[in-house]
Amino acid sequence: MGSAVDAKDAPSRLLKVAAAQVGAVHRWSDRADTLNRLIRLLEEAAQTGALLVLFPELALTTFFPRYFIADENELASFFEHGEDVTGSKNTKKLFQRAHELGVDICVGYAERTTDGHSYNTCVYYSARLQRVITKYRKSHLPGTQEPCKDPGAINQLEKRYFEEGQEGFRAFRVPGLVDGALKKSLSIDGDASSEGRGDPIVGMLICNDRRWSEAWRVYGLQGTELILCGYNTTAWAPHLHGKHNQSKEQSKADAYFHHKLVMQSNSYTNSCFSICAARCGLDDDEFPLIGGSCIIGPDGRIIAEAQTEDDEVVFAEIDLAACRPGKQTVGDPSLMWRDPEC
Ligand code: CDV
Repeated sequence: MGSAVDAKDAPSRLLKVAAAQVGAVHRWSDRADTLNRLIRLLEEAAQTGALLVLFPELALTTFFPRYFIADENELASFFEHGEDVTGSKNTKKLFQRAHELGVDICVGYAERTTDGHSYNTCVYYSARLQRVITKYRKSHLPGTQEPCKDPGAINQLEKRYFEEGQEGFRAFRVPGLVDGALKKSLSIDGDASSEGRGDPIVGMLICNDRRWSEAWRVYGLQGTELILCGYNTTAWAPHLHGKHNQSKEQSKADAYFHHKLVMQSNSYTNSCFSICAARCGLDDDEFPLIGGSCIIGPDGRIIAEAQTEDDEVVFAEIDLAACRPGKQTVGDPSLMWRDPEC
């Protein structure tokens, strides 16, 4: 299959985006206070002109899977319940503000369905459409089902509290972000001349998913131009990593290194932009999480990066046209283009 548009002639498709990095959230933090912090970050991002803001994995609470929580009521308090996450008292103000500001958001939370299933989930909310366009449930759950026998261990009990998402990696188009984007109704389907000229093609990952290349590749094969990935990455968990002799400094340096390694290399090999947003800092004044929120280009280079391990907005203007050479001329176009559903 040939392409009517040379990669070098692909029209600019500019988009202002931001990662909203969130610093320490404690087990005792008030949910309303945490939500207000997210809203402040959203407002700051909107002031820079961002039309899309990514929040971290489990952005609304502390990273509770580090604890063995026997009390069902306490455990339930970390979850959003039911189908409509935008209507919960713990979240409503954030989605309302996103609508008022005209800014799309992707935000992670713990989901408990009406029939009692639990997932580590994120949603993409379109401010223009005033609704969630799509939901993603984390596929690669790290850690263990049972807590470590060592009472001093830092646990990672995601396999205890969540089920694996079974929906796979479904790319989606986002309307209203890029001026002049061609629409499906303008015969984008099967028309090579429309490649790289439609609404942005987006995919979502959650934390540990970013370490597994098949997740990226499935998105890459759907023509994904922008990956969104929120995370909570511990800087120190010797039992999890099996590195009991490592210093805290070395452990943290490794965590940063591997985080950037996978984000940069997979952005490059799929010729897509990526945004990643950390929950970071010293949760409960005790448990360190790395920062490193950043925006990466399709050449694998970091465009913008957090400077702190606290609440911070990382902003960039990106041009989705920069994805075309890697997808079209370096990559194999017959494999690389699939037009996902809107
Ligand atoms: N929340 C996570 O998925 N954390 C993992 C850690 C446990 C390795 C991560 O990939 O950062």
